[in-house]
This record gives sequence, C-alpha cells and structure tokens, in this order.
Amino acid sequence: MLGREPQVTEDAGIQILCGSLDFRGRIWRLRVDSYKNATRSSRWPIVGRAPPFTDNVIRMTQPLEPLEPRTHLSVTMSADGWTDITPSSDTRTIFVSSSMGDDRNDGTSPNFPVRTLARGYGQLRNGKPDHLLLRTGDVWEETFPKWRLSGRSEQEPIVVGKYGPNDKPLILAGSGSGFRTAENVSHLAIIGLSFFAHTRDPYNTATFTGTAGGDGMAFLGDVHDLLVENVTIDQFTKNMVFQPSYGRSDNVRIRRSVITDAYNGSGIYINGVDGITIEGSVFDHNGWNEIVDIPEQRIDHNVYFSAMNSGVVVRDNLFVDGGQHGLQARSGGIIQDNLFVRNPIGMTFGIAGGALSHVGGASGEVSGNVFLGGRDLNGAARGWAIELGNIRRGSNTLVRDNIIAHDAMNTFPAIQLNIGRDIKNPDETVGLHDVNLVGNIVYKWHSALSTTNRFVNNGTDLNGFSGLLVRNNDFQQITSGRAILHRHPLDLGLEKWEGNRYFSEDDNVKFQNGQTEMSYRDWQRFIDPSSAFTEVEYFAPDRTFESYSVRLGHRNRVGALVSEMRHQSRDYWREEYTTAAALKFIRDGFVAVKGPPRLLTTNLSSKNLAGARRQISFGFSRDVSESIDVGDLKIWSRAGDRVIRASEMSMTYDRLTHVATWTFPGMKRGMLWAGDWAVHLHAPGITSDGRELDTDWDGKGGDSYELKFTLPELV
Ligand SMILES: [Ca+2]
Ligand SMILES: [Ca+2]
Repeated sequence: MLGREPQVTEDAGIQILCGSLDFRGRIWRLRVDSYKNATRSSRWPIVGRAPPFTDNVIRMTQPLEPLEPRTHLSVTMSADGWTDITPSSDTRTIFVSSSMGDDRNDGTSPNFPVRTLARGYGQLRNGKPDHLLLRTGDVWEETFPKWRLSGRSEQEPIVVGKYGPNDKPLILAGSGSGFRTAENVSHLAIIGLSFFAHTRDPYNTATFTGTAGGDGMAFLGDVHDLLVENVTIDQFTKNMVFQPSYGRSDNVRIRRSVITDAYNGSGIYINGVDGITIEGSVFDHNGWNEIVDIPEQRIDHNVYFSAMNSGVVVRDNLFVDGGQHGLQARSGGIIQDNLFVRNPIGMTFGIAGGALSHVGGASGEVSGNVFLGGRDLNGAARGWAIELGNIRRGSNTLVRDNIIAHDAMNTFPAIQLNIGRDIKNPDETVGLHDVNLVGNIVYKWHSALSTTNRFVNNGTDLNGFSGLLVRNNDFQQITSGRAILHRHPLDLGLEKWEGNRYFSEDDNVKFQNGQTEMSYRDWQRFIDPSSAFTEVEYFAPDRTFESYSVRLGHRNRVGALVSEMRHQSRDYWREEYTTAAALKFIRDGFVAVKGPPRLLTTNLSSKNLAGARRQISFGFSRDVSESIDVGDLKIWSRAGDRVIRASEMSMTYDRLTHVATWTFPGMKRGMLWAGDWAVHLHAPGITSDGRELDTDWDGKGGDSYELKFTLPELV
C-alpha cells in the first residue's frame, strides 16, 4: 500500500517515512517482524493516528532497534501442531554428530560437526538464541553437561534439537541423568531427542547391568519458559522431574512426547512449577517394573504432581499401566480429554495421602476424559477412576462429561470423594466443597460414586463437606448391587441430586445413605426425584482400547496398540494413533440412541461400486444383532432374473460398529458378476427392542430399503 518501502530511521524512537502516500491524519497500523532488544509489548501491530499537520513521517515512541526485515516470528506452530523455531539473524548453530564429528571442528557447519555433547555445549552462548543440533540416527554414550544457558526471549529461545530426517538422536545415559539444569535457566527448547537409560532396561539383557539410575531430564528449579517437545524418555528412575531446589519454575510446556518405563520413580514428578501444560503425550508403564522391581515399591505413577504447583493443564494424553496412578493431580488444574487405560487408579485430584496437601484446597476441572479398565496393585485390589478430595470452598470444581467403563476389578466405586490419610499439613487441608459432577457416564463398574464416612457435613477442618451437585449423570450397568455408597449422612441442604439415570440388572440395587441402605424407589423419593431407573442404550458401549487395536489391524491387546502409539513422533505421525482418535472411537460408542434402528450407511452409495461385487454392507444406528440374519437381504440380477440364494451368501455383524456385511462365498470367485442388480433389505426382519428398521428416517420403522444399481467390470 505504500508507494515504496518505508524507510526506518533511528531517532529517540524510530521514524517511518511513508513515501508518496499521504498518511497525515490517518490511522496507521504497523507490524514489526524483526528487531532486537524490544519489549514483548511492542512486538505486535502498533496502531496510531498520524498527526494531521506534519509531513509523511510516523514517529514511534517505542525504543526499537531495527534489524533486517523477517517475515516470520521465531517460534510458531505448524498447521499440524508442532513447534517450529527459526533461527534469528544472530543465531549460532552448532552441529553435533557422534559418527561424523570431530571436536577439533567448531561445529558451525553440518559438514564439520563436533563429536561430543560437551564440545557442542561449549560452543553455545548464554542469552543468545543459539541452536545445538544433534544429527539424527547418531548415538551418544554421554549425557549433557549441567545446563546453565538461557535463550534471549520467549520468541528467541536457545534450542537443543536435531538435524537430518527420521530417527531421533539417541542419548544412552546408562545409570546417569540425561539432561539436568542449573539455576537460572530461561527460554530453553528441547525438541526431537531420545533419552534411554540402556543399562536399566531389564528386557534388554545385552545392555542391562542393574537398577542403578538417574533421571531422564531433571529441572531443579529456577527454570522459566521451557518447551520439551517430540522427546522420548525411557527406563530412567524418574523419566522427568521438576524440583524447586533453586527456586520455583514457571511457563513449562511438555508436548507430544513419549515417556515410558520409569521405575523406582514416576514418569514425570512435578513439584514447584507455576504454569505447566502437558499435552499430546504418551505415558506408558511408568512407576514400576514387573521384572526387577521390588513389588512393595510399585507405588509410583505415570504422572505425579505434588501439591505445590499452580496453573496445571493436562490434556490429550494417554496414561497406560501406571505403577499406581495414571495421574496424581494433587495441585488440581484442568484435566481434559485424556485417556486412561488399565491403571490401578485412574487419577486423583486435590487429595494427597501421606504428604502435603494443596494449601486451602485444589480447584479446576476434570472433563472429557475416558477411563477404561483397571489393575491390581501387587495383588491388592484397586480399580477406581477418579478420586477427589481437598477441594477449595467456592471453587465450583467441575467433573464433567467423563466416561468410566469396564471395571476390571469389581471392588471399588468409579468416583470416590475422599479425605487423604496421614496428611502432613492437616490445618491447611479443607475436605471437599462445591464440586459439580455433571454429565458423566459410569458403565459396567462395581458402583458409581462413594463418599467417605469421615466427612463431616459443614465441617470446617480437613473433614469438612459442603456443596455437591450430582446432575444428569448416567450410572449404568452397575455390577455390585450397590449403585451409590454415600457413606456419610446425606444432607439435602448441602447436596443436590437431579436427573441422573441409574441402571443395574439387579432391580434390588441399593443406595447407601450413611448407615441406611435405600431402595431406588426411596432414593428417588427422597434424594434424586427427577432421576430415572432406566437402561440407556448406547451405540456401542462395549468398545475398548483393545477393540480399537483390532480395528487398526492389531491384536486384541493393550500392548499391541500402545507399541504403535509409543512410536509416534513428528517424522512418523499417524492420526489414527493419537489419543484423540482412540478417545473419539470410545466416546462415539457412548452416544445414546433412541427410536427405531436407522439405516446409516451402505457401500452401495459409493461412487465406485467395484467393491460391492465382493461384499455389500449396511451400518445401523442401533444394535440389531439379535434379529439380523443372512436372509434379510435379497439380491437379484435384473438382467438374468436370478435371485442369489441365502445359502450362497454369508453375513457377519460387527457389534462395535453395527455394520452388517454380506459376502458371496457360494458364487463363482466369491463375487457378483458385472451387470444390473437390485437389493431389498427387509425391514421387518431387522429390529432392535422389537422396533423395525427405519430407512427414510421419519422415526417410524417398517420401511425396507430397495436399490437398483449396476456393478462394473473389474479393471
Ligand atoms: Ca432377521
Ligand atoms: Ca420410516
């Protein structure tokens, strides 16, 4: 829009000469792409009005020091969610290769890399946006020197990364620690590395020497603005740890990393951080090892937040097979859209046993998570999903839209409201207050919800209890004969129960209220008047993590799918192996269905009907497995006037998708021939709960599906 490039001159601030266009009196907007020593607040578009009576000069008061123009910010997010960090004009990039490097080089060219991490580190400058890049595919039997270097700013961090395609550079840390920071480290990004405590891996007898070990990545405090992304950490004591040894840390992001197999410690232990987000990562089999560990020490977790953190966000992660907990969220925070599979205990929130509690109680939100199955702990029964306690008064902590399904232990309630035992700061612990449980689904679990009998209604100390809303939850297919274990007396002045839908095959299922066991009829009458005792039909509630594995072509085992998810990286990213994809598969199974079964899909509607010569499939909105059979589909050749006999066909039904598929094993080459055909899918033969198939979606069943179509020659 300018007549020519604006000229930037330095003055007390800077002046921009606006060329031939008349900017006098007009609003102007300026984007600054590149400069140094500017404050962050002056970074973004600067808007002002040029004085009306001056020449075409915009004077800025910001003390900017211009550089050559650059079109991108240094730190950006790619369209598919990865962090890109472009070098600044004064970035010094140091290349390190264990296979090709020589420490007599200075490392500034990929053609002449240095060899050791120590030499590479020594070439970096403190306070500069320097990049230390490790060659992909290379292996170091060396750990990083204690890290003391900071970047320049959030937009110009110091970077430890990789160069070259594919495999992450591999750091064999043995019994040492892979990466440790000293005090006062800011603006650090660690991207695309793999840390492996190879001497501790009991499955690898070639390298295993014993259980002595260190931490994969240790941030010992006073760390500010840290990004860890696309990193793999395996087999350390604690794979990652934050401790406030040098002071508190802040602004930490751990993204899309794979953190596995820690033992004698947790996958991540976090203490003393203000502002931490963990997202898109895989946590598998942390906190124990069944080969070398002492069983009594299987007490650690996939992720463990102490009570002394704030600003916690945990979203979109997979937590599998933790030693004890999938996630200990003692500091509270936002816990969203995570998938928990086969942990002895899914997660805790606020509550802390044998340790310090979050002072004054935790708060936040637990929403959109899915909890599947469970496991014992050294032979002792466990198996619950969410345990809450020490929740701050007035916080309105929300537990919303979680799905808890397929109890493996059949011993404990899915959601437990509790008080920690042996709390170290009982005077700063508050009991449980102002919690809202809304729209959750508990399915095929021992029981839905419990409170501890140690709660004291309106109490003011660590046993205090007030403010509980339990609304619009589905507590379905309860297996124990007891739906609710409200062990302390229920005070309707402090609690509200409404609109919940209960169901158990046992009509006599009990509802505990203090010392009393109530029937559903009494529970509804006195406690939850707008509730119902009704069996909610979901689309495919038997979906599990294992069945998602089968759907992707693997075995019916947790490990088969997890091993693929452990291989996720930026260079080998597959959407179907994201937690989000697995979560969606499960959640889609828990959509409640109503009305007659509808015809949702058929491959006869596809543009290319070649595949229909081998199989014809129909998908339904409800489970019709009880009624559907091979004879419900009639197929005839319109030209040949030939009806395919039921004995020439075979039909299979997938209860996880409600898709029926007909094949033609009795036909020549197992195929229908090319030509004109017609089908009739017989509504009266396809029913759910006695309601016939609805193919025109008017809500009334009984209308069959008919279609004439032409099958093509195979090319
Ligand atoms: Ca039938
Ligand atoms: Ca109809």
